[in-house]
Amino acid sequence: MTEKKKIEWYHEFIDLNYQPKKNDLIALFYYEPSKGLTKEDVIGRVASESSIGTWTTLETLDDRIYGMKALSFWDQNNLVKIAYPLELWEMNNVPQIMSGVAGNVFGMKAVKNLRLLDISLPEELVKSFNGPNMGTEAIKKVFKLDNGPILSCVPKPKIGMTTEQHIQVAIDAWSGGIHCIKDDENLTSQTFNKFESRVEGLAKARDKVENEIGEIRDAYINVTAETKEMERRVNLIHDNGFRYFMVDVVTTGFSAVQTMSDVAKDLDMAIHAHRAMHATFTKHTTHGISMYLLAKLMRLIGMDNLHIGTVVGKLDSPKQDVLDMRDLLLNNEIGEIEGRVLSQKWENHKTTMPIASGGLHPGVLPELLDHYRTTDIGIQVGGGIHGHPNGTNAGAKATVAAIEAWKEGISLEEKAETHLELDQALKRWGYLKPV
Ligand code: CAP
Ligand code: MG
Repeated sequence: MTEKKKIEWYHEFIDLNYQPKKNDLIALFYYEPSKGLTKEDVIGRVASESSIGTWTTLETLDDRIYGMKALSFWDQNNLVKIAYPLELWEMNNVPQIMSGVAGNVFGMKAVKNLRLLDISLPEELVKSFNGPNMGTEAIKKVFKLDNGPILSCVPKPKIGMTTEQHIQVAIDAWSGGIHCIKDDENLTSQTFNKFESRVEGLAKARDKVENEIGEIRDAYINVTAETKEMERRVNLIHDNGFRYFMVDVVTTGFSAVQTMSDVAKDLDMAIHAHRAMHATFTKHTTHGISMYLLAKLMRLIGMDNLHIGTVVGKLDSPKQDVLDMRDLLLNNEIGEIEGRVLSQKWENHKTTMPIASGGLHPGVLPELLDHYRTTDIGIQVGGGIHGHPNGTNAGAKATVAAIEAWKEGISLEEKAETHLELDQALKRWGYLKPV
């Protein structure tokens, strides 16, 4: 009688005594087993399917390949850490990392819920990426300011305005004290506001405003499109004298974003990364991929600005998540916080400037800054400027005044005693936290 050969080998991907090596890549997952399966069944499967394994033992396996298997080595409270040997990964290739660590594992029948919280990247891998071209250095380098925040304003209604209307809004915002005008995530090149005419019109208007006020102004013009078209659009923006461009980094995808990062470096430009669509996989706390990890990958690839939330605004952004991302983007070394974030060294990659946006208006800005506790950030206001009773220019002035009040350490009411536009903004919205 022939002996029946073993089929499953998932448990071989668990070794709770394993000490990770310095150049291992480590992933931290939250997991819930499907009915009838044990924790070991799940953590073995996740390590297997994300590295060298599949559902059955293999006749093609040899000792060298077996040595490259990932190992689940720490398991507590439905959280598991998995170590992967460096050879499994290709340098400078985020799609490849994500196809492995965040690939088939999310679809496995054995896994009821799975959330990838963080990946700790070893030195060699980190160094193989660009990192940002400017990050917070842009405060001095582009805007010639001693400190931030950099203020931007997104024209609203978010789509529908003609190019002329859009440019007029830009002029009103820039001259009211806003550093950057920003396209909305779904404005690219529609019939009512074509990309080329917007870029050229904004460049002329910018030169005029700069001459009048003697301060530097820029724009986050949205190049989101097919990759080669994005490259063409970036070149046009560059030829029109802007230092920034904007990309919707989730909808365009990691490869396109990596290409744009190379383009930005070649042209000495900076990228404003809008994260529209991230909440499809970041919002649920038991399944998906954390915004924290997305933020890490974006700094790695080289995004100079990244939306990370406001705590006080209209979109979901829990305070702890926002502060963890602030630290991730602004520091050179991150310490582990057990079960939440892994340690990470940035190997001197530049910072990424955190952007707070979504439902902001003057009344909530001091609280926002109290949470962030740094001015190395970008603050972006849309409705909270264009909904001002006296229009965009007044809204911009009220926004600037609210930030001045915070810097001066005085209340908004006190500031409003000598500032008409701020007083009007407070009468309109007070301290409303929009939902
Ligand atoms: C802000 C915004 C941004 C969001 C993105 C908007 O407008 O332009 O897209 O802030 O948010 O359309 O909502 P308002 P996040 O100032 O009018 O709210 O950073 O959370 O991804
Ligand atoms: Mg928007």
